Amino acid sequence: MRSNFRPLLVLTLLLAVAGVAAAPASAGAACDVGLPDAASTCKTGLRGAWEELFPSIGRIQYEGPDSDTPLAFHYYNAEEVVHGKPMREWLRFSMAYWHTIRADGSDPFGAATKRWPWEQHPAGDDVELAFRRMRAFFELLDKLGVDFWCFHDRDIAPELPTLADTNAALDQVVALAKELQAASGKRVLWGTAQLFKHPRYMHGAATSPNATVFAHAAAQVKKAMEATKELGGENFVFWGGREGYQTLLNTDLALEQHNLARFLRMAADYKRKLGLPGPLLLEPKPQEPAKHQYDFDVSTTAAFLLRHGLDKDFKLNIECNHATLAGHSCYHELETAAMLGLLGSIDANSGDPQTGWDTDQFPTDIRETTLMMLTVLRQGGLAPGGLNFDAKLRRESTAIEDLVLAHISGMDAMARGLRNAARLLEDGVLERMRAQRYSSWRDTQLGRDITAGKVGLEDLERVALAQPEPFDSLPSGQQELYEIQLSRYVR
Ligand SMILES: [Mn+2]
Repeated sequence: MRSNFRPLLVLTLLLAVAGVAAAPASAGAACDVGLPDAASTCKTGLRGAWEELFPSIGRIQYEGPDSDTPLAFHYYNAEEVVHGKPMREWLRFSMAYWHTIRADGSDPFGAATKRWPWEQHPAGDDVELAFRRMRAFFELLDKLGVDFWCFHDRDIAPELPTLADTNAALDQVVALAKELQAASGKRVLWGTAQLFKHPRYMHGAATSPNATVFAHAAAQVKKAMEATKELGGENFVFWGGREGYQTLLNTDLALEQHNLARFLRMAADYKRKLGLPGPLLLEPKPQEPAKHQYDFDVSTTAAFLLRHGLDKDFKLNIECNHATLAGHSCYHELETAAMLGLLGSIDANSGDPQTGWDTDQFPTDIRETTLMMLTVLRQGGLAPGGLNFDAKLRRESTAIEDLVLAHISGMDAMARGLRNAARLLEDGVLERMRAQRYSSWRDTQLGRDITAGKVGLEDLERVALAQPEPFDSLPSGQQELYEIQLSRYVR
């Protein structure tokens, strides 16, 4: 640790003496930190100079739908007002640190395929490498015009032999991220604690059969919440990859779920003590890596929150690929969460219809993104939540440009969805048809009395005996007409 800390201290002292202007570095020299400008590949800025890691990529511009330039936005125009707000405010795009910077293309069958320039670091020093990754990440955020980012504690900083050393390394990386945020205006959408990768969590974290593991997970969440607060994070997420079971034969369901609720209660208490602003968010997923996960889907997770009195402190982060793994559509999960007042934020991704696991692909289906944005618009927006691209390149996509193209593809798909949903709502076709379908609840005394709880079974029996067969006047559900109306707006 000491050897990691000393260069940082020297750089910080230099900064204090010399201000942020550092000597320009020559080509090929070791570069340090800062945000890039357009001129050279070795940039100056906070705490010295840094090497531009995406030199072939300029700042991505909006060129409109007729442009044939792939490295441009065709639908996302950040400042354009759609449905009363600039697109950037509706969409609140966020880049995921783990997929963008850390995913190396490895899978259970094969080794890493990516050879990203930020990983080519001769020092091999964990914290120095973490710095280099963070600078690369901010360069990409800046060039893509993405306003927010999300991280796990263990993505941004290394896990060292002791928790104290790991915490100190996290502090150093958070300090750099805070400077890069101040220089760029980027913000943390949410932070989270990675409670699934280390082997200590093989039986679970908050649902571990071992109390010491539970304590370690609690300490990690405390520190990750502090890091999120330090970075001005707007939300904090829990995704319990190991919170579930592999076999019921060795599992005490009641104790594990009680402990999970206890864990979340402690986090809610500490959030208030810390003054962390945004809501805590649970992220449902039905299975993978556990055979069965306790946060199976929106309805299961909502019932858990209500049963344990946690519904005032927690909302949900809905991931579209998790929705489809649970046998739902993303639209179903978003509408269910919105109905319950629990829609906090969205992991905007998609799965593969022929693949049975979580593929975390960028969203590209415009019908799906239109429906997603329909829920978001009906709710009046997602803030303080946003649309986080919990999405990664395919193993075979190994060019640096692929990372940029992938985000352009996702941002344009969500922007098209926003434009479509706004026209759909403003024209009001679906809303009018649906209101007509339920008109008996609004326009008849019987409907109003039932809804208001003024009648019981005996009253309704009298009504039913006096009425003709209701089927004779029951209108069509018109699903085909609804689908035609929707498709008119999917462009
Ligand atoms: Mn996923």
